[in-house]
Formats: sequence, C-alpha cells, structure tokens
Amino acid sequence: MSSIEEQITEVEDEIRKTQYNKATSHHIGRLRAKIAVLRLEREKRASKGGGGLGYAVRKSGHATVGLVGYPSVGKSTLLTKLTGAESEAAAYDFTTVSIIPGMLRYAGSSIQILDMPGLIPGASKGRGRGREVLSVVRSSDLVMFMIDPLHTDFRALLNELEGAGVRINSRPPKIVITPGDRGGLVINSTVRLTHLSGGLAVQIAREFGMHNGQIVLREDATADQLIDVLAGNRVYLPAILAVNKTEMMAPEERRRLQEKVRGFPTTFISAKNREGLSELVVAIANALAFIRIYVKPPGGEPDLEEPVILRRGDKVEQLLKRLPEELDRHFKAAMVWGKSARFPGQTVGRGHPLDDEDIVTIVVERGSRGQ
Ligand SMILES: Nc1nc2c(ncn2[C@@H]2O[C@H](COP(=O)(O)OP(=O)(O)OP(=O)(O)O)[C@@H](O)[C@H]2O)c(=O)[nH]1
Ligand SMILES: [Mg+2]
Repeated sequence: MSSIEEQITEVEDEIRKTQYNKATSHHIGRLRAKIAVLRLEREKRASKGGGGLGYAVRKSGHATVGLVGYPSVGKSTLLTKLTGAESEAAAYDFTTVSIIPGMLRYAGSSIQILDMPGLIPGASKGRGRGREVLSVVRSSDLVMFMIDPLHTDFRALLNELEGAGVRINSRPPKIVITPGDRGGLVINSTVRLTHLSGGLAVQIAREFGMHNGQIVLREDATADQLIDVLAGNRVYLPAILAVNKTEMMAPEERRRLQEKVRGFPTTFISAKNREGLSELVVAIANALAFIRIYVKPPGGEPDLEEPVILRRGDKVEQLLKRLPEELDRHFKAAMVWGKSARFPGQTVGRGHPLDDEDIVTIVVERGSRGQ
C-alpha cells in the first residue's frame, strides 16, 4: 500500500496527463475530489501524530498579517522597517527559521505582522518549514505575499496556499449541503449550471462518502467549489502583494512585472530604502477593512477619542466581545446612529452589521447598569 503522499502524487500525475476538455471534465472533477479526500486524510493523520504545530504564535492586536514569500526576498527586512521588531536579515536563504511577530500601529489600530520562514514549492507536502508556515497562514486575517526581481512567480505561492486549503481573495461558494441517511442524493440548483452537471456533483459527493442527502447550488459553481464545501476546512482570506527591491529594477522590468501581477492588489516597495512603505501600510489597512465604532453611554456623549476597532461585516455581537462583560451578559438591545442605521437611534439586536463611524449605545436589562 503506497503512502498518502504517493497516492496524491499519482492522482496529480494522472490529472496532468489528461487533456482537459468537455469529455474529460467529468473524470478530472472526480480525480480532484479524490485528491481533496486524500489531503483531508493526511491532515487527520498529521494532527493525530501529536507534536502539534511547530510554532506557537500568540495572536494579538486587531488583526494578524502573515508575510509569505520565497527565501531572501526581504520579508524580515520589511518587518523590521515597519514595526521595529528585530528579525535577522541576511543574504542567504532560510535566515528566518521561526515565526517573528511585530506590531504595526496605524490610525488607532494595531496590526500584528508575522515574519515567517521562506516558502518554497512543495511546502504543503512538507518541504522546508512549509507545513508549519501554512498552518500559521491559515489562522491569519490577511496574507501579504512578497516577491523580488529574482523570485517573481507568485502564482506558485498561490498554488501552495491553495493546496493547504486557503482560498485567496474569494468568498465561500453558495452551496448548501444537508446530509441524510437514506433516499440517495438529490442535487438542486437555483441557477443554470454551466460548469457542473448533476451527475458529476453526485460522483464528487460520493468520493467524500456522502451517499444520501441534498446539495443545493445557489450559484453557477465549479467542481472545485463543490469539493471545497464538501471538504469543509477551507479558509477564505484576503491577500495583497508587495514587490520588493524595486530600486534595483529597470523601468522595463518593472513594467513587465506590473503586467504579470495585473488584477492583484500590488504595491512596489524597497524595504531597504523605506520606499513605498506608507503606501503599503494603507494597502494593508484597506485590505483588513477596519471600521471604527464610537460607544455612547445612555444619555452621555460618544467616546470619539477611542473608537473600538472592528472589521467590516462585524456585528453588534463582535462589539460586545470588546466591551465590559456585563454589557454582554445583560444585553437587551443596541441603539445605532450612523451609516448602518435606517434612521438615527434605530434599535437593533446582536446580529446587526455595523459600519464605519457608527455610534452605538448598549441598552441593558432593567436592574443592571448600562454604558
Ligand atoms: N536591494 C535590496 N535588497 C534588499 C531589500 N530588502 C532586503 N534586501 C536584502 O535581501 C537579503 C535578504 O533579506 P531578508 O530580509 O533576510 O529576506 P527574507 O525574505 O526574510 O529571507 P528568509 O528569512 O531567508 O526567508 C538581505 O541581504 C537584505 O539586505 C531591498 O529593498 N533592496
Ligand atoms: Mg527572514
């Protein structure tokens, strides 16, 4: 019996050998599902094997950014320039062998930046410190890719992250899966499907051991998207790209690179010369989509000096987690003024999504004191 790693490689080879067209798309879809199932099995065994994560990184600040790039592109240099944290930089590969955190402060928020060992192709299969790095990436809020004039293939980095179940700059597919225990598999869709047939969807589900139940596709999903939802352990992260050492680049080289990374949010910098760094910090903050919430005690004035920093999409629920615990415990309702309110002072519940610069009063049950 071959190892899981060998089985994955075998199926990967088969996919590579198969020319993609309409007739083979079915077969390829199934093979991709097979790989996803094997990878799940591999993860299960790795976590059972004990030892756990090679790196324990304590998350702190309002958000965490994972710095991902080939060895020697200048990750540690950037960390030091941005945060003052000392991370050794040197002209040889794999200078950094553990994860070094630094803290960047920007517009009232603190952003933790994690400098990591260089990532090389094959990382998700365990090359270099790849597995550990990838598991830290999975738990961060934003990925910052870094390339330099000698290492420009950032698509290969994207592929490594893909292999580790990280989906970049995309959102979870609108697919709802309800397992059942008899009656077979029923595939329904609310839109016309142009990538995926019902038959292929059934076969993919079976690869995951799902033989009964319902799958509802609420968008024109691909086989890969269905596989992602069945696998269930995907993380969806925003990412930006920093191109470093640009002071060494000829204008022509720079133009070529710009073309190559088109469509990806990119900042050109020189970490060594501190060029482009403030632009990069703005790109980081934009990608993290912070919002500022001003808390107003009942009958009092809002605290405009010290907003609570949340992320776009966060709700009253997340605000409560950042306030004194009794407000959460005795929460009755919230009153909201600002962009998220339909009218000033609207009364809302825990599930109400907040917006930048909202003013919020927490109303607590009678008998307990509000804020
Ligand atoms: N020319 C130039 N060199 C730079 C720049 N930033 C970093 N370097 C140099 O690139 C080399 C590698 O820098 P590091 O910061 O150690 O790179 P790293 O990505 O952390 O490397 P690993 O930890 O090995 O993965 C060092 O010699 C740095 O001085 C830059 O903006 N321009
Ligand atoms: Mg380093």
